[in-house]
Amino acid sequence: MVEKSDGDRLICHSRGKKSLGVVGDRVLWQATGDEGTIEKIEARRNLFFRQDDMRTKSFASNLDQILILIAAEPAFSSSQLSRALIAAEAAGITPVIALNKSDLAQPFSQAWDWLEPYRRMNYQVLRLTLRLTGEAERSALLNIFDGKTTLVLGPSGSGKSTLINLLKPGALAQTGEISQALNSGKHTTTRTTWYWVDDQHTTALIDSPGFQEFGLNHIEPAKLARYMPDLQSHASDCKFYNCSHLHEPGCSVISALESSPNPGGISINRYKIYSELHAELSGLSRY
Ligand SMILES: Nc1nc2c(ncn2[C@@H]2O[C@H](COP(=O)(O)OP(=O)(O)O)[C@@H](O)[C@H]2O)c(=O)[nH]1
Ligand SMILES: [Mg+2]
Ligand SMILES: [Zn+2]
Repeated sequence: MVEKSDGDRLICHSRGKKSLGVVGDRVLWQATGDEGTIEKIEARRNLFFRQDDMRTKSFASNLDQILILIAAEPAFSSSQLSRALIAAEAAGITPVIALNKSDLAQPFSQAWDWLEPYRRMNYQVLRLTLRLTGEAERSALLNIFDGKTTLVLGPSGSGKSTLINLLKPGALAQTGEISQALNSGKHTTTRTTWYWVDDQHTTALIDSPGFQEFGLNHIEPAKLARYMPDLQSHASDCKFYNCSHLHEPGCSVISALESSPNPGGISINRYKIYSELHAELSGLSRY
């Protein structure tokens, strides 16, 4: 789907067999009857993608920020969260984390505590109650997105469609209830869609389908730590310049691990995510 400068959208086809376009691309196209043909995709400022095995799954391009929307329920995986953050860092795109459903007091406070290491590494972490958002909170939220293109990413059920409906009333993003009421049997977004939030078309949200896996096979294990700000802030003090932070003597990352004498250190959970991911990425054959 290509949007023209007058705001109308039309179906366009790629020249080749494979569709190479991604949501967010700027393209040159040519009309062919009611539809169109994509002639050229302009150079991208950035591209956010994951890589599972040999498959590259592109989410969107030319982004200003990525909102990682998680919720008190369903419980989120800190490994998935970290993977999305690493992919954002590797693509050079600013991530913002939001924890939704603060009305679910007990699971929310537990999840909020889980996010403590992420707040400590200076990620912006918002608390949201999207279902009960009043006008004041709504305009505070709008401020975060103002003038930007934001990809909304998160597991199924976290509130992505609710957010889009809130900021763009009448947008077609269907919430769980609506699709259940319609009994369509389709409870989740299955494609990536671009929504203009404002009439001037300066603020955009991109709704993406929830994901099960989030492969980072495009990242070299030796570069992994630089995409994890909590580890990276210690890595330059390691004795060896090519320290893997797994077993070397004089490793400042290992000495900075959280412990009773070092309560504000690198969280054990984050270090575990690092070492598991490092092993996973090291086990791949690279060509
Ligand atoms: N309790 C609670 N439920 C919410 C809140 N925001 C959204 N939900 C509900 O969570 C469910 C999933 O929301 P939806 O927007 O469809 O999630 P999506 O799969 O990420 O698009 C729906 O039943 C929403 O009504 C909230 O702040 N509190
Ligand atoms: Mg949805
Ligand atoms: Zn080290």
